[in-house]
Amino acid sequence: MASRALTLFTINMSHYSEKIRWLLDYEEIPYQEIALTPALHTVPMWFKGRRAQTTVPLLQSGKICIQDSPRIVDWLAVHCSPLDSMPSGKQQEILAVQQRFDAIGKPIARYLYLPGFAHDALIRTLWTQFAKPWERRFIALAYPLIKPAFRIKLRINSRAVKQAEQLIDAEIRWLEQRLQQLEPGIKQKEPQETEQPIKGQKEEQGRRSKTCRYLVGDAFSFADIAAASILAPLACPPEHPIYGEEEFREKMAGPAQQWADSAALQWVRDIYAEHRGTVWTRIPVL
Ligand SMILES: N[C@@H](CCC(=O)N[C@@H](CS)C(=O)NCC(=O)O)C(=O)O
Repeated sequence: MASRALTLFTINMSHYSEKIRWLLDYEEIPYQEIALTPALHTVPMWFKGRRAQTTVPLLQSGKICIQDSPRIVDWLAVHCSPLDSMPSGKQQEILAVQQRFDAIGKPIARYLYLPGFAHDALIRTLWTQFAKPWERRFIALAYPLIKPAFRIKLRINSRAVKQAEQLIDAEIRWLEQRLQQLEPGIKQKEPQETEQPIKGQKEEQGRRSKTCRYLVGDAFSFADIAAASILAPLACPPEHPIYGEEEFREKMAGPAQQWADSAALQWVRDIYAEHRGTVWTRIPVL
């Protein structure tokens, strides 16, 4: 277990952040989340990350800062081992799934912001969900400048969005094929009320409940977290406090309707329903 308290820096809408938040929640690793306001996140992330990058998530443990979600996962696998969701022997396969879905994280953001930017009020509301009063005022004033800068940085233009759509589609098809090859999970016997849970039983039941299919091995693993969290803004699982909202689904994820009934996005919703638990059991620090 990491010897120092962990702080996770995120942006509320960030699916890469959701991946790490879910991993920490699942592994019951204590952490405090600091949800940064978009645009205002750049300076602290640049300085803390020391990689000439401004991205979230970033995990801090004492003076150590780890930026970039796969690097955070690697760090947790060393400093908080053993991770239940990363069984030894399966690690390489699990991390290969993470790599696949990480590659479409930015295309997904690009794909959602194109329609999303037609709804400035929604974007401003989302961006300032956890903002301090002065940050809210800053976003209100600077939004007309931030929006075009963001468009350029994330390449939100119709050509790049078209390419993004093809990449997303290819990955959704890959997931569908993978799911077709998999057996449904095995329904575990429910414990009787009088039965005392034995060590490891809770995890085992949680990892193999109902009839979900799992991407690596026959139990829930970080591979499922990695795929489901990155696809969540397209799948809009009701358990997620932002992606599950009606307004987000209509105004940002509207074009993703083309995949809404696919087995892949249905799988994401099943995995959320079965394994995510509450997002933000503790509201992030402002
Ligand atoms: N490779 C990075 C990508 C993270 C990423 O793109 N994060 C987005 C939010 S989903 C972000 O921070 N965007 C703002 C920025 O780049 O400054 C990771 O896996 O952590």
